[in-house]
Amino acid sequence: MNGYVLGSEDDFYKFVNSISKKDKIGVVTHTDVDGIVSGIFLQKILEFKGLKIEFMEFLNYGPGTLKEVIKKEFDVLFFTDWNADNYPEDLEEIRNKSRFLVFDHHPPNEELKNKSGIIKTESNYCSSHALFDLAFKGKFFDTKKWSWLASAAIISDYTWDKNPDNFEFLKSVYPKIVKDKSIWDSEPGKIGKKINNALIYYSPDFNRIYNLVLIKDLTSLNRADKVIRKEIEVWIDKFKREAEYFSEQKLYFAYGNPKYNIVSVIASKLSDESFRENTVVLISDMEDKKGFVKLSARNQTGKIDLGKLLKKCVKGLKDSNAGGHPRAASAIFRKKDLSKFKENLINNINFFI
Ligand SMILES: [Mn+2]
Repeated sequence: MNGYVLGSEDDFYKFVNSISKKDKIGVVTHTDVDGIVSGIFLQKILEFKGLKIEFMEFLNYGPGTLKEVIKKEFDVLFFTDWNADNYPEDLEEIRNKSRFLVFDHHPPNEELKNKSGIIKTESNYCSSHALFDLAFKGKFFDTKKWSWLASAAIISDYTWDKNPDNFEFLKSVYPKIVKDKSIWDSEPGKIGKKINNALIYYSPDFNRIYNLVLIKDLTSLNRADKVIRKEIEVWIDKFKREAEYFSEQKLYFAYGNPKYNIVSVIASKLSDESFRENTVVLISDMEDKKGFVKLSARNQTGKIDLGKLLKKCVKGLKDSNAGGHPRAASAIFRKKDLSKFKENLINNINFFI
């Protein structure tokens, strides 16, 4: 059964019930499908309670990324699909300033001392799905009308094959759905890809996609979807040809700079379709942070904990940041530390198997 690893459903209901109409509410959510969808479900829950969201921020991970949010005015801050516990100092600052609730499914930061205000579901129970279930149980909105969107998030976040509950849910909405690669071409699979591609195309205007999905206008995303799909195909071929292979580590390692922010999608696709028994690590320059690179790591075998591995590999690198799930994780660090990082990765990866 899908469950909670920190806090509970009750903690969520209690927190929401404790908010007054005078409170200024801010929401921080992630820039992927689960981020958009969990933001929408949270908004609908709050609206049912007569509460209005003052601002919603769509944030990528990275050092210093919370600083701008902290400067804003708010009484209550929500995080959905966003592991703020990975930023202990910023979180303490927020704690001193306002009330907050982290509602997330990324593995909790073990080093965080004060865990109040943090609700964590299991890694395989994505935030959209968990909020959807909370909304269903609390009768906050007509969840039946939104099950297509919850399904799209479940497929996009790769939780459908990890826990039988999740596939059961998909099957209850789409009886003909099949538990294999064809799921990406199912109706909710396509919706998930379309939203994700549009997020990439219009980045950093994530608000635009959020508002379109909120009114169920997916047609307006068609053109962006098409452009990004083409670009992904081109770069999959390129990375396949150019990746370095380390046989002892069963590791594919590549660096490249596509025009759009498609590296994490490509890492997922390569690891899913071509290199299922390997670790795939792709690195590219950060557009919005000069002198920094970002990295996407994938390994579908379940034999390795990539979140922990990356944390170990960036240890000691200045202004670095790493985290994520066992099968999908990411990191950010200075470009000049690239060779040091690579050395750490090659030396450490086999200890994490
Ligand atoms: Mn997620």
